[in-house]
Amino acid sequence: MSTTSIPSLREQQHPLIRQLADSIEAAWHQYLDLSPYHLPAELGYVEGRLEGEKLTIENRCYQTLQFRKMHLELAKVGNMLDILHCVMFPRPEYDLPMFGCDLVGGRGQISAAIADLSPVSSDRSLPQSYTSALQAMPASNFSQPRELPEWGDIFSEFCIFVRPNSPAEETMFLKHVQAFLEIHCQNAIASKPVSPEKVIEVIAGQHNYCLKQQQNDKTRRVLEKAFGSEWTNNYMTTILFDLPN
Ligand code: BLA
Repeated sequence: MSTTSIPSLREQQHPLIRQLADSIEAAWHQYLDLSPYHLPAELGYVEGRLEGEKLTIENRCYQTLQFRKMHLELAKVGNMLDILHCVMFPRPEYDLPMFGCDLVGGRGQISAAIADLSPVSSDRSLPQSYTSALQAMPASNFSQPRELPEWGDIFSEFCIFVRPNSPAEETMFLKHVQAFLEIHCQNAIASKPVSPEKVIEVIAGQHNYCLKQQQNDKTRRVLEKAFGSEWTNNYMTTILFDLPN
């Protein structure tokens, strides 16, 4: 497996972001047979300026038999903002949910920690094997749950969206995401291609997921301030949430 860049940003990130990035990559390497996924060269590592601070973006991308794109992004705005963004896009030939995770923090505190396995079927249900595995997980109780924005109807009943307010809650979030990844990777490698009719339904579900995520004004605003609206629109629709064909 080729590693094109030294993970230089990772060492400078909030510890939870660093740990989560390491554990996402560890799960990918442990369960999946990874091939490189080549982003346009100019978008693998990006630097801009936001309110006088340097905005740095570092991307890692892989693909596998079941996933057309597995994207892990770390971003940092000076000492103000640390971000982890991760999405696993299944190939539409497999009826698999979207794994998504976003961590946003600054000045030592994570303000938003969200992770989900989001359904793509037209009735918005997860495959039965996922539902039973997720229901069997021990409950995680966080003291500061957060409310989803309007476009957040894409997320499942198992979505966690919190502001972790202690090291214990940070660890609980980390463990919860590790369990999501384990369930997801194990189900993915056991899954079989579906019928052409189902493929069409999965594509529609993935489209809806990406279009809703593109409505996240908080992400858009950070990127726009540093890179302008044209660059941001291109980045959000081709790198962060590109539609499947
Ligand atoms: C929230 N995302 C945010 C916030 C910022 C970003 C600044 C607000 C934090 C807060 O309210 O405390 C910024 N996120 C970014 C940037 C990138 C990024 C610049 O990923 C660049 C790569 N977002 C995702 C994914 C999910 C997601 C995969 O990228 C979920 C699976 C969710 N982020 C998400 C949600 C919010 C958020 C639901 C809260 C939005 C709101 O409250 O309106």
